[in-house]
Amino acid sequence: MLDATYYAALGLSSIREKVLAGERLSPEDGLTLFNCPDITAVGALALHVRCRLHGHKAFYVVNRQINYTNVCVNGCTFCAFRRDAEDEPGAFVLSLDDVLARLRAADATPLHLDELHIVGGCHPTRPLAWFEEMIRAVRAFNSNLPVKAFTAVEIEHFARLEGISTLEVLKRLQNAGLVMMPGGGAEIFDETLRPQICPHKADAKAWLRIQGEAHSLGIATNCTMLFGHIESYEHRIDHLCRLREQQDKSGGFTCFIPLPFLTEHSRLKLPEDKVGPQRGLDQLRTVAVSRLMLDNIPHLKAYWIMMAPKLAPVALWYGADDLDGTITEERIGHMAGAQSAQGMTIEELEHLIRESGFTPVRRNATFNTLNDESPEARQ
Ligand code: V47
Repeated sequence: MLDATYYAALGLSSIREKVLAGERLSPEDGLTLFNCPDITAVGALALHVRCRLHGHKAFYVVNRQINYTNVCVNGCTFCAFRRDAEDEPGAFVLSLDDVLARLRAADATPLHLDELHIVGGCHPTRPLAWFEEMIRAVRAFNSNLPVKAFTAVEIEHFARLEGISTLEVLKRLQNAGLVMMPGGGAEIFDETLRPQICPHKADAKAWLRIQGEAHSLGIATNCTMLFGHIESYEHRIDHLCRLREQQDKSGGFTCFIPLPFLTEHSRLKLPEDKVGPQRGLDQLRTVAVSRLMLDNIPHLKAYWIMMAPKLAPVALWYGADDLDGTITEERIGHMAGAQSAQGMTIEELEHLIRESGFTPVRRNATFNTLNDESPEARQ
């Protein structure tokens, strides 16, 4: 599969050698991979790394997403989810009872949740105490259910509203029962692009600093990259390298999620040549290059909501090892025009994974495995 002559003809000899030796790729290597016309050659290298880490396992999680509000002070130009004020059409704000009702409904099914994923817009007035109470209420309902909640952007917003440090916010939320943070809000780190897509959001430095603080407290986090909008390959490589550097320092990233930009209801409009069917190839290539560059982050998620259920399992052959989960209700991608369903059953996810040639492994929020029947686990 990794024939030396073929890789030499593509000008990828030294990259192939580094990958086989488990050596770190340089930013220039990353750019070469983005520009290589043969994406199967890039994909085969990423598959090699993915199999070295996880064999042919593909992970999924039985989870429930809850978005507590879409009212947000940040005004990001790409975001179709957010509303500026509570009285705007399409705005919503959930009460604590609403959150618990959703949790009870999910728990009433035979799913037995292994992750509760809670995020929302940066609401102008809701106090930190409300979020502490919410986590405590969830923990009182089911103390075994890992709560993965709040992006670094929300953490910075809470700190600003309360007039305390982000570290203090993290400590209070951890005290209430927070075990993990999702990877949203990273978008693209470049300082010249951020003002165009998310001018008021926590900047790259703050986003990365908060990850380091969470990791220092033992809160594991995920990380993301929003791609396929106004950024170039150079910006993507810069983003991946900054994540890799942070991971070298603080070590708590569990999973990277490349998020393909969904344009349909977004105010950020792209030129025709950027929104065509070639975007599927770009998504697979980005998964593969990310797997190869992020040598210190164990997992890579092909998020089926954003990549769609047709492409996400293909990404398992391009370096991804996780599809996310049952979800039940998703608003951020769907308000931006995602055509995928709101949720999948365990049977559907396992079928998708098996039909794609992988062994399904159920995991919880922190990637502890729950039913590992893969040949590797039986050895
Ligand atoms: O931060 C917003 C992105 C993110 C659009 O950590 C968009 O396990 C595409 O981070 N097109 C939220 N993307 C989702 C997210 C996530 C999802 C699943 C699992 C995990 C995890 C994290 O969605 C936002 C933003 O980067 N987003 N609008 C859009 N139009």
